[in-house]
Amino acid sequence: MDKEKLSRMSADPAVQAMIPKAKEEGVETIWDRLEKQQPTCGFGDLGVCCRNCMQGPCRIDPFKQGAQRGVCGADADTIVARNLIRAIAGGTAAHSGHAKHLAHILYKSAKGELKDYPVKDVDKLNAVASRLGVDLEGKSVQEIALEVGRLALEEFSEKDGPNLWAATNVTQGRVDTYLKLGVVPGGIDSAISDIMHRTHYGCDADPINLMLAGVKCALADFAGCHMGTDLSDILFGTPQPVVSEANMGVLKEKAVNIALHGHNPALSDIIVQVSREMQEEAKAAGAEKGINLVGICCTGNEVLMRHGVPSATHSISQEMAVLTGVLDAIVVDYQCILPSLANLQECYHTRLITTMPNTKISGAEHMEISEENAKDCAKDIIRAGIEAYGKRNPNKISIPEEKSEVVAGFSTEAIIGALKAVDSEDPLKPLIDNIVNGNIQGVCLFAGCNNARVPQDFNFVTVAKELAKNNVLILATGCGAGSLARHGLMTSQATLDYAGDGLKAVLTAVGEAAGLKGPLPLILHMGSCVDNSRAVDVAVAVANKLGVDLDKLPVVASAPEATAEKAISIGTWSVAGGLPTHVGVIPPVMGSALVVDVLTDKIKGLLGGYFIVETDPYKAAEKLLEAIKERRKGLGL
Ligand code: BF8
Ligand code: SF4
Repeated sequence: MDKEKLSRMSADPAVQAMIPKAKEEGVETIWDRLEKQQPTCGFGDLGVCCRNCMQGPCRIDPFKQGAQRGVCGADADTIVARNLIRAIAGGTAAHSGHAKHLAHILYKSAKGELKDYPVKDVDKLNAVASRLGVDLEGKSVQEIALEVGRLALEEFSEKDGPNLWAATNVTQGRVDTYLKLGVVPGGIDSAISDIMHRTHYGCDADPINLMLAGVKCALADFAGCHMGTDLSDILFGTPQPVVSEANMGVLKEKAVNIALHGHNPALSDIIVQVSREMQEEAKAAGAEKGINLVGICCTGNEVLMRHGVPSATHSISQEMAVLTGVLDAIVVDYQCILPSLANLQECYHTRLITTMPNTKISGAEHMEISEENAKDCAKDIIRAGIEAYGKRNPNKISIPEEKSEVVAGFSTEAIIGALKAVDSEDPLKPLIDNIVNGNIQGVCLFAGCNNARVPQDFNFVTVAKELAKNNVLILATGCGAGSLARHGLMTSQATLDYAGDGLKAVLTAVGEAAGLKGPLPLILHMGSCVDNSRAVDVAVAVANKLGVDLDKLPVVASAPEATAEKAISIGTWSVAGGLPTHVGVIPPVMGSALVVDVLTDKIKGLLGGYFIVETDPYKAAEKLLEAIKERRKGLGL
């Protein structure tokens, strides 16, 4: 296969090495299926197709020659806005479903029903409880956990006041703005069902009103993400810096390789715990290196952040990990799992194991986790991987060599901890001083997925390098973090190679003070997609210290290869948080000039943040730098 074609699919050399193998072995990949989908439907691309009732589907002619209204009379603006906010509701349901799952676990564990889920981080539990207004005086860990679990569960259904997780994790200025616009969410599930209601046949036909409901639901998504992070930290520990590796070179020929894929640490963390006791079992089955757990997607990020489990790959290249011929099992929970993984089992020995009642895949084997016996379930799952080890086809084995070192584990607490090494009394001071003196021009949070329509990783790496050169401090989460890790940008060496002088000086000073014997990595890995909430915590702390609102800070966000509905929800709450937010793929909204105008311009007057849609990564970097400059000017810097 010619090199140029390969580089249009992925910029990751390990993936480039696997694609021709797929061709040779007659295996269909995500890129083959993308090709078969061409040309995509123009109506769908523009967001002007409505299927919300059985008189449709209705389509609006973007060239204004044909129909301008659906059968019911809905116009392009209404249809585009309705489709957009249904995507936000989808993303919110996924993120908050993950949080709700953890809330149940914490609650049941505090009641003494789940022996395998003790509270691991009492400090975090106390911090979260205090933030929620729980009186800690004289209460045991179990009592506090019970109260936090109960409060978390109460945040889902209809409630009178504002959602606690949304309202207590932003600045007062944000809360005031949200109150003025009527977008403070109450119950998370209520915000989702309100969207399903108002987008039903014959309801809301005011595009602005629809979009405001979208903002409200996105803020419910923020609440769900933040709750997901908080409860994971309480149950499994708050991440601290950890050194590991990323890319398919982490797979080992002489080990039982088991990939943990999906999003929720509820199962994967337990698998990590019990795998330590099962090394001998794997060796007895002939795997002289024992069990080698690796991560894929955000579950991978969760176990990387807390245990240093290496990441094999992310997002659109998940099939490639199977093509190595040495992946013995893929254990999935939910979200972002390609159903095509099941088809690969026809050609490879890899067992695809689903574990959650809401995510079964035809062709996969289902081993549902019972939280009452989580460790036993985890052992059975690992045993399935050990069994598969003996069934490898030696002719199909080919592991790409590529792997990069990655320093991960930068929770808010870890970042503050590192800054404390510079100023123990006032840890935010060194960060703020360096923003003021211009060593750090601004901060960018990279988030979101890879997208098969974009050469994998190219946008992430290009925008990140451009920003780093211009002294922008970079944080990353989700598959974006995975992408930047696989390309070696989460190392001290990357700081030396790519950071502008000011940024290099700061990362070096903090890294050395924190005892790292070198600079902090060029890009700080903050975790999975729900952990975008960690980045908000840092920004809120800085804003509060400066006495300004979030929409005044030189902080921007970028999802240069966004795919999932979850990315749309996060992008929307990032904008609602006041951040200029770049998207590197064209979202399906272009069929409404009004919706586009609101998202990229008018919304700025309401919330301070706005979307920057730019598919060229070099231009995107320029636009993000421009936005940072504008913010600095606003602060008189
Ligand atoms: O929640 S970045 S492809 S794995 S949606 Fe999915 Fe996108 Fe990856 Fe993480 Ni986030
Ligand atoms: Fe068509 Fe209206 Fe039905 Fe949508 S809701 S499919 S626009 S008739």
